[in-house]
Amino acid sequence: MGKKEEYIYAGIPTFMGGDFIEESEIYKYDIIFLGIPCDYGASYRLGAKYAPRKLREYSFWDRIYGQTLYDLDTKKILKTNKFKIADLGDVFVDPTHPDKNQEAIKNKTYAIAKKSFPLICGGDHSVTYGSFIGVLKAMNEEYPDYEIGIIHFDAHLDVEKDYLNMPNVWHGNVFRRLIENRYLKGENLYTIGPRGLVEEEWFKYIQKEGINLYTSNDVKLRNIETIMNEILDKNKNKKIKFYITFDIDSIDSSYIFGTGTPQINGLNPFDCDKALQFMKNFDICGFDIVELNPTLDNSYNSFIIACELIYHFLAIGLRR
Ligand SMILES: [Mn+2]
Repeated sequence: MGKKEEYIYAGIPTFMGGDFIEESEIYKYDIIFLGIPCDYGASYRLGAKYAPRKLREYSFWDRIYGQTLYDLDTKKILKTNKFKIADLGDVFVDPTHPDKNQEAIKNKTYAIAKKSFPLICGGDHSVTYGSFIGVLKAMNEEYPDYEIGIIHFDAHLDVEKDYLNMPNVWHGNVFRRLIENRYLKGENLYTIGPRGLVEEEWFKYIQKEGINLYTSNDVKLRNIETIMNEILDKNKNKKIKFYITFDIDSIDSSYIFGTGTPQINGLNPFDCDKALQFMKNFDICGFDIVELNPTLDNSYNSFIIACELIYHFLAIGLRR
């Protein structure tokens, strides 16, 4: 944004080098980055609260700015989006008051979605609860005749119940809570990437609510583009916008070390890259990436993968 060229490692790391702004300036930008540094909603290995700062650091690799690029696969010249990107900083998260934080998250994402596009970095997956509700509220006001669904990438279903002393919304129950509290219909939730063995009760919940499930093996056997086209087809007669929530543990544990609850046999970056580029065919109203944990990946390779996926989503997958 008219700033001087610097080496990747130099300068103050706002997201993709965008302007650091106050809430009153949101309307001037196409994409607003927001960090939500929390990890009290994670049940196992903590550290996701350090992710927003680390993602900013690694986001310097890529620029959008409407560049003309040559696509080596299609042999075509590609024009990327000319988005003006800003960084709104982080939600003030009080680690001892999860419910209060959900309110703060909701208010921030509402303010962003009213005038721009929210690009959110958690935090553990509990942040998606407040974040989605904020975006939903803004969309209900701006586009009252639209439904708002979620395209959800994850190793896990995230439809569990309460768990020990975890907060009311924790990273294992976020979609059950959204459905229970009537912010989301199961039929508008598309979950891509779960795998392995799960409790029967969770699977019954998925079936009862009509949640659309595409397992990691479905993606491998059927091809990600087939699946994305199927989702598109299911919604062709609907006025619907989608919020994307990307749990980094959807990707296989051999690629992503930097996450609290990794699982084998996951999606590969190729699948995710294709899926996020395919989003140009949908009406997308928000995006979050969650569960990155820099304390578990000293190479920060997980962040390089995450940033490249976000870059391709912004450059190719997001049409506004
Ligand atoms: Mn999750």
